[in-house]
Amino acid sequence: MQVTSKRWIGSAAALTLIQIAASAFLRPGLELTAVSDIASALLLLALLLAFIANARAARGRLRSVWMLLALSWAFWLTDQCGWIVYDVVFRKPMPDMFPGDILLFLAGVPVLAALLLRPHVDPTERSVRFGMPDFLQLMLWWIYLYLFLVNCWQYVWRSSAVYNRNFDRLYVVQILILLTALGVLLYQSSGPWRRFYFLLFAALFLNYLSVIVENRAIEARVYYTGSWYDVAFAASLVFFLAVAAHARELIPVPATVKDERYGTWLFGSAAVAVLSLPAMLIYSALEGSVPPAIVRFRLVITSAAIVATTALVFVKQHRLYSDLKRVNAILAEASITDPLTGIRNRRFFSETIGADVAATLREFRSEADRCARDLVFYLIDIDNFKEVNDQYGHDAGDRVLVEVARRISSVMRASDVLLRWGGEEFLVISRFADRRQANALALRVLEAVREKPLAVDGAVTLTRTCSVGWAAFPWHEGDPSSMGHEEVLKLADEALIQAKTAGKDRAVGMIPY
Ligand code: GH3
Ligand code: MG
Ligand code: MG
Repeated sequence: MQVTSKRWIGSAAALTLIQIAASAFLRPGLELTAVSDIASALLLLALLLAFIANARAARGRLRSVWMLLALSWAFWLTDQCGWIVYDVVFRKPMPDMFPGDILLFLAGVPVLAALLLRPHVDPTERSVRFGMPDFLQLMLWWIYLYLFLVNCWQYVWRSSAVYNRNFDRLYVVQILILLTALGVLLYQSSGPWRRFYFLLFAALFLNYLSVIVENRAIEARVYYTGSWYDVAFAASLVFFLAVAAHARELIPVPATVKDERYGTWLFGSAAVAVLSLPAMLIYSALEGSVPPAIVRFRLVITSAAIVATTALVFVKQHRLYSDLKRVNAILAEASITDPLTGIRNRRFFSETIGADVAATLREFRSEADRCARDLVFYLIDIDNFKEVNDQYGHDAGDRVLVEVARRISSVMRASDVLLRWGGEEFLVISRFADRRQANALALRVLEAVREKPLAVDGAVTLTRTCSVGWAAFPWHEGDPSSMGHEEVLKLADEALIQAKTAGKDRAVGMIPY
């Protein structure tokens, strides 16, 4: 434990001791009330500062978790200040349906949000982006429930009986949800995270226990500010401080669970929350036993909640759509690319050759520039490539393939396309070419592959040659449609075989006589 943490806990314990001493030695009255209220407020302030300090030291989602928990203490502290104002400044009993009650409810909301963030899980960037609207929907819905069930009886149609009943019920439900959520996190995590969740569970449990006991005491009219019930509450706050100090060790611990499907369960719960709203709308309209003012209020806030959650659905839809577009573009590019060499593959050929052939035939029909209108196919095969694999291994062979592809593309024009035709065989499609000069590119390719040694492994190099067979489409310049591009490709393949049988490291071209 760090020195600063010790100091925090030390001062918190001192405040608690003051409170104990006050409870033991002072009679109920203004003095005791003031000491107890102010000691509680200072404790809450210490908690707020300790949690902010943790947030400042943490990164990423863990930082958000600490900030949310700190926000919860800010609500508690504000509520406590309200008590001080009534108890010490006004010296009046707390009014029924105290406006500050909402702060006690709101104090639970950031805790719920912090648990939904599940800091022990390492989600993907995408699941966070898609999870955020769901997360906001759930939070909105929870606050909406408070307005629907509790708040309206406080401001729209005052009924202290219904207000207190609904407040207590929702408060207990919130506690149960928080404890259940912590239980689930405890179950799913391990190591320091599990210890953290366990301590948080214990602290929350003790805290709520002290609140419930205090409420019972208030109902039984045995409570007064500064009584032993307040000491129990203060003790639970010291426990929280100890958790904050202990959890500092978590800050350098990375999330332990990888979760690709981070958003799935969040999405499910948010969907249920959104779907509940139309049901709430119908319920509000048909519920006959509540005053019309409450009915109107409920209809308005439910409609507003529908608008707000639907807006979040749109946000999510938009995010999903743009992500789909982005992923589709990546997949489309991948489907026409050879993963090893990064050049185009055979699928690209079958997708584009139709357009190339049509453009070439159009050129021939238009009788425009007679020189540069051919489509020339060059099939390039590395000579004795098997030896590379046999002598240096498959990885070395792969590196040679990548380098040969790079060298071929370095001698092509921008309008030519290089594709991996098969194993160690490449195809160059040269557009707007002139068959009378076609052999020049073939010679450039031979030269580029042969000229310098190829790096194989570290300092090891080897030299390799290749053979080229080429043919131009259309086969008959006078009758362009007489032969399809498939046959011309076959002729290029035959030319390649001729180049191999004639001794390799040479180019053979096919043109009709
Ligand atoms: P030739 O001069 O007659 O073309 O002889 P060759 O050894 O190059 O010819 P062959 O076509 O018989 O062998 C090609 C070899 O290329 C066989 C195969 O193991 C290898 N090969 C095919 N694809 C790959 C690949 O992606 N990586 C590696 N490393 N080798 C490959
Ligand atoms: Mg070969
Ligand atoms: Mg081959």
